[in-house]
Amino acid sequence: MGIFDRFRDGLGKTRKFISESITRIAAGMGSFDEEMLDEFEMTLVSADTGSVVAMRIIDKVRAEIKRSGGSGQEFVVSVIKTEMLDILGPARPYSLEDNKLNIIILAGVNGTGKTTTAGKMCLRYMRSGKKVILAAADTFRAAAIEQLKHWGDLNGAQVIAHETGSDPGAVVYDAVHAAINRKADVLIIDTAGRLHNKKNLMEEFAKIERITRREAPDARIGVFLVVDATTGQNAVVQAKIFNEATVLDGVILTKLDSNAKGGIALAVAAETSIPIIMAGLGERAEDLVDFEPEPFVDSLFG
Ligand SMILES: Nc1nc2c(ncn2[C@@H]2O[C@H](COP(=O)(O)OP(=O)(O)OP(=O)(O)O)[C@@H](O)[C@H]2O)c(=O)[nH]1
Ligand SMILES: [Mg+2]
Repeated sequence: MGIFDRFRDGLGKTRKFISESITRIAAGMGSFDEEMLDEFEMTLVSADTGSVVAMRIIDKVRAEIKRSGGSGQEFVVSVIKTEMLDILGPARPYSLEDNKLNIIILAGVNGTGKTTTAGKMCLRYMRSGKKVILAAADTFRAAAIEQLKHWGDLNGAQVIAHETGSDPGAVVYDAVHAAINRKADVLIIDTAGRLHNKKNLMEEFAKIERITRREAPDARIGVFLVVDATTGQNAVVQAKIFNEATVLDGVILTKLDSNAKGGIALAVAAETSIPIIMAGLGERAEDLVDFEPEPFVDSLFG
């Protein structure tokens, strides 16, 4: 399946919501007036674009209607799409560097999809012929280690894990050296999202990153924040908080398939300068795609 179809399938709920709204709003005479624009602004806010983005889009539509005189549904949709693409900017896919250890550290609060994403990434890179090692640096919960081992078994990848409650820094130390010794192409580090409190979480994350950088000075290290698209504007807040604690190389937006809230991608893009690199469009190992603005925007409309 091509990237457009993946987005189309995954974003079905958001599309249904947005398209039905446009059709209903324009049903009367097929052209947009001020009242309809207000209503569509509400639709965008309901799809989680945030009010700033919704207002920016509608202001653009208003200006274009005034400038060109066009106000038909097709015209309005095309103005909206163009503005959305402008907000999202160009595609910024993450690709591995050859002949080098690529280390990916996954950060994020609990339940966003870090462990699942680690498993999905593992499959993606193994399928492209890379040697991948997973590191279970979430030692807080026993289930977390088992969950990562499960993904490792499924893909046939080695998982470096210690006992529950052990020092995540030690796991990372071992994993980095295993990756170097075994000449792995990719090391994916899964971290904890649930600790005693937020301060602990940030401190532990900083320690994991510090040890990784110290032990693998020649590796290319990417720090990615995994955010759950269904948590609404919290996703933006999390991106801002983590980006203060570390330098994020990208955001991975998960669960875009889950409800009609795909607009959060626009809010993240507009309110942080962190590139959205990948999207989670389901729970299966194959459901991780590069985030590509054009198919994303196209799939929001019918
Ligand atoms: N629908 C859907 N579900 C997803 C996606 N990604 C993850 N999930 C589900 O979200 C739930 C939480 O995923 P985990 O990978 O365990 O999240 P986590 O960030 O590791 O959570 P903690 O380890 O508790 O911090 C699981 O039930 C996953 O199957 C996605 O893209 N779409
Ligand atoms: Mg986890």
